[in-house]
Amino acid sequence: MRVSKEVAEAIVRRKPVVALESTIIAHGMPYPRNLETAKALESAVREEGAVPATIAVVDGEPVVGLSEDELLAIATRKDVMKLSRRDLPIAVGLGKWGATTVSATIILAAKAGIEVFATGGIGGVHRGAEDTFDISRDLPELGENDITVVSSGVKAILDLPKTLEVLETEGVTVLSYQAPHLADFYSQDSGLPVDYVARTPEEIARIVLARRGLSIKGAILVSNPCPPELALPREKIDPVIEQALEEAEKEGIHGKASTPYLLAKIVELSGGESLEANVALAVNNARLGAKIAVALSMLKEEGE
Ligand code: PSU
Ligand code: MN
Repeated sequence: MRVSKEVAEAIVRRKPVVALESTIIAHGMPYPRNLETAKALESAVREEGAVPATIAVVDGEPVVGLSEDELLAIATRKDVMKLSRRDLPIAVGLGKWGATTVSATIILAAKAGIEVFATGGIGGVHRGAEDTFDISRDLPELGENDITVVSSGVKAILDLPKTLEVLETEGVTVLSYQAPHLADFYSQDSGLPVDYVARTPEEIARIVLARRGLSIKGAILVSNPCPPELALPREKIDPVIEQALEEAEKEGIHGKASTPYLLAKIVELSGGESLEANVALAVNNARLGAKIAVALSMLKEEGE
């Protein structure tokens, strides 16, 4: 695994670092908006005083902290695999390019010693999972690794109540940031309960340190709603999601192709509005991730 010089130095000096995933870039958004978003995510992390570490597999090498050229390649190459835990050995063993999902990003970020990771929306239990068994590897990965993941709740294409049940089984602490309920990705409020509504990044950092102090393995998931200016009301986006799900069914899309297909279909059917919401929420999450990383660094310094 290659860790960029800037990221490695920050980790050694215990400076705040925020991991960013690459599937959202390679398979979650169209070019050129994906590349612009990748850069905007990194800038947002820097503006809040942390170092960004975008993660991917480059020519078979897991990289933590992509260079600008590598970011461009991930955003434009047609041969970039979508890597979940199970796919990582294939990409590394055979020298391929791969974008890491939440699950693979968690694995590599945790190995590098990064404590905070920001994404758009995590994967979860798909609608109809009682028949398809389609449950994202993101959920057990959250159960197994000590990391704090900031996301706009759970992607709205999923079954949110079932996803919350699996998160509970996995022992993941689910917090929301300054919002009463779990976020539902493009819109702001799923109406579903979280374990605690956090008022400040420092509160979140205290909970992270307490969990570690108790030696409870597994993640803390921080739900951060889409910024109100670009959030799409449920009445507007729900029918679009329904239609996208119907078209996926008709086309026989399933397995790992499902999420990228649905996100792209929703962009098309919403006339691009869902893409703007997705960009805005991801950047907002990167910003909050950095604030939490900064708060964690400060608390740890105080504790020394
Ligand atoms: N958030 C986004 N867009 C995305 C994803 C998250 O705003 O494309 C990606 C993440 O990489 C997540 C993946 O892990 O979607 C889920 O894929 P699946 O449902 O196949 O596990
Ligand atoms: Mn799946």
